This record gives sequence, structure tokens and C-alpha cells, in this order.
Amino acid sequence: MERTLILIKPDGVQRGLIGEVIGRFERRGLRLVGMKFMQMSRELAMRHYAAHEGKPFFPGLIDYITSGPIVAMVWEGKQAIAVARKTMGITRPAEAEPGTIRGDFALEVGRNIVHGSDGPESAAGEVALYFSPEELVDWARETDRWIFE
Ligand code: IDP
Ligand code: MG
Repeated sequence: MERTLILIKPDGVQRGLIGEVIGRFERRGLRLVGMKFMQMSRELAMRHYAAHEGKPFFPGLIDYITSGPIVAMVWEGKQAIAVARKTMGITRPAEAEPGTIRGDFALEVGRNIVHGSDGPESAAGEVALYFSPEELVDWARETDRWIFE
């Protein structure tokens, strides 16, 4: 099983899409193992997006991601990282497929609703940025045998 960090960004929260976004990951079959509603500090934002420091959009990205509350979640499943990114759609919403979160609800790259880890290393680092080990719940779901072979 793989774990991935998913954020509902401030635009997703402000637009009332928390339930919609959670529902899509839930219906896909991923298993929720951690969740919190929080305000991201600039310090956390800079750490989260450290890989983008120096890029022209970086200051705007930090302003955007700290502009209101977010929902931080950890979802688990086989190939959870890749599956979550498919469910989100590609980074630029204008090019994202309909049926994806970004393809259904967003138009601009700087307002693209969700974040998802992009690989096993970044996922482990990002999960640890937002959650302590005690905040993540190991549990078996009654429907797991209908979702996982
Ligand atoms: P990802 O969120 O799909 O992994 P990344 O390339 O890692 O995409 O970029 C991180 C975030 O930075 C994007 O989701 C988006 O919010 C923002 N971003 C990326 N490129 C641009 C840009 O060209 N203009 C404005 N914001 C951008
Ligand atoms: Mg990324």
C-alpha cells in the first residue's frame, strides 16, 4: 500500500468543494488515513513548495496557498500516488480531462483546487510535514476486499 498527501487548496475550500473532492477520492476506492482542516503558515508553505523556490510564480503560489484554510489529507491504496494524480487531472486545468477534479472545476493553473504528491519520496516527506505518526490511522475497511484483489 502506498500513501499520498492530498490538499484541498484555499480556492477549493472557498468554493464549497470540500465534500466533492473528498467524495471523488473516496469513491475511487482510496482509503482515508488522516485529515485536518487548517490554515497553512508561510513557513510551512515555503517548505512544502521548496522545489519551486526561485520560479516566477513562487511568490504568488505562496500567497495563494496561505490565503485561506485548506484541508490536508492522507489517502492510502495500491499506487495511491499515481491514482490520486489521475483523479486530480493535470496541473494546468485548461488542459485537464473532463471527469477529473481540475478538468471539472478549474480553469487556471494558479487556482487548481488540489495538491497531490508526485512520487514516493515527495509523498513521504509531505505526509511528515503535515501529520505526526499518531495522527495517521491504520484501519481495515469492511469494503477493502471488494476494492483490492
Ligand atoms: P502539481 O500541483 O500538479 O504537482 P507543480 O508543477 O508541482 O504541479 O506546481 C505546483 C503548483 O504551483 C501548481 O499546482 C500550481 O498551483 C502552481 N503553479 C505551477 N505552475 C504555475 C504557473 O505557471 N503559474 C502559476 N502557478 C503555477
Ligand atoms: Mg507538484
